[in-house]
Amino acid sequence: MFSKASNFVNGVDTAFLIITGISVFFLIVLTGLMIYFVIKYNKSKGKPAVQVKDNMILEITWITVPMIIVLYMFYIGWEGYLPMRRVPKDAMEVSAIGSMWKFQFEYPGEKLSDTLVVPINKAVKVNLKSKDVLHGFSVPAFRIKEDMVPQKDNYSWFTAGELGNYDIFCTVYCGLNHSYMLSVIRVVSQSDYDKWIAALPVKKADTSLGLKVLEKNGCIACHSLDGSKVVGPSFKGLAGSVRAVVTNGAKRQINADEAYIKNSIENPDADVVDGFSSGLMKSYTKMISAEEITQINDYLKSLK
Ligand SMILES: [Cu+2]
Repeated sequence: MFSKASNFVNGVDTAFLIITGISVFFLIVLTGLMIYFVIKYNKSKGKPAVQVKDNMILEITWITVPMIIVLYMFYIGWEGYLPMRRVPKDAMEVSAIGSMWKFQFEYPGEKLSDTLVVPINKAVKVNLKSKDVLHGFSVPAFRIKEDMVPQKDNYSWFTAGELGNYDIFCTVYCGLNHSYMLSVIRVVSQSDYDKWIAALPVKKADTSLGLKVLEKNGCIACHSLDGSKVVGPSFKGLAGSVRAVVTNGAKRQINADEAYIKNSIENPDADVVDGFSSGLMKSYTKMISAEEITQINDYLKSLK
């Protein structure tokens, strides 16, 4: 009846359905009774309603019955939630790192990935971390959602039961490009996973000065490092490429050399990449020094 995407679907959907069912039941019964009484005791019919007072049986009933229903709703919610905080001992571990505005996944052996690839039918513990502000780790198809809190370790876990791709959303408003903070869980077979993880390169901690300048000035809020299109064109593959730009209203090709990058920082509207809007970026002449522009250029060349 329920999707087998993860081991939590059953518990969450059961609670959801039962609570919705109870609510709909009372909506219909109460509304129906209300309409019935409005008609039955309509003043024009001259039939006065009887006042009920000190009726012990009635009072006990309307205290205990709703209490049992409410406690039952709590119980099924609790039953669905508790397993989410109890990670099996044999779970494999991956760290999810949230930052403005992307997810990264760190696998054992210092391997980094932009997507979360997991084997089917295997418990996966996801250690949730944030580099900057509050982010959310939400996988609707798996019925999991946890906060990623800076300076605090949090976690989530799941066992995926069906092959496929599932969306990951950041569910905490974390700044300008929060809505671009997306990723994907790819559920694959154990053998595909083994191949994938073996081919995943070991990360090199990126300590380049150019990246620090870009982060300090908020550039990567609008220019992604991984090729995804945000407000402005991505930095990936930019250095040395040939760009179609619009200069003074006319399209032309331009070589993205150091001079072009410097000019784009200082006069953003001079050569706007075709397909993007002008007037969105201010000049960074006062914020970024000539030395820093060189550092940015060095960094961009390393972004292949
Ligand atoms: Cu976020």
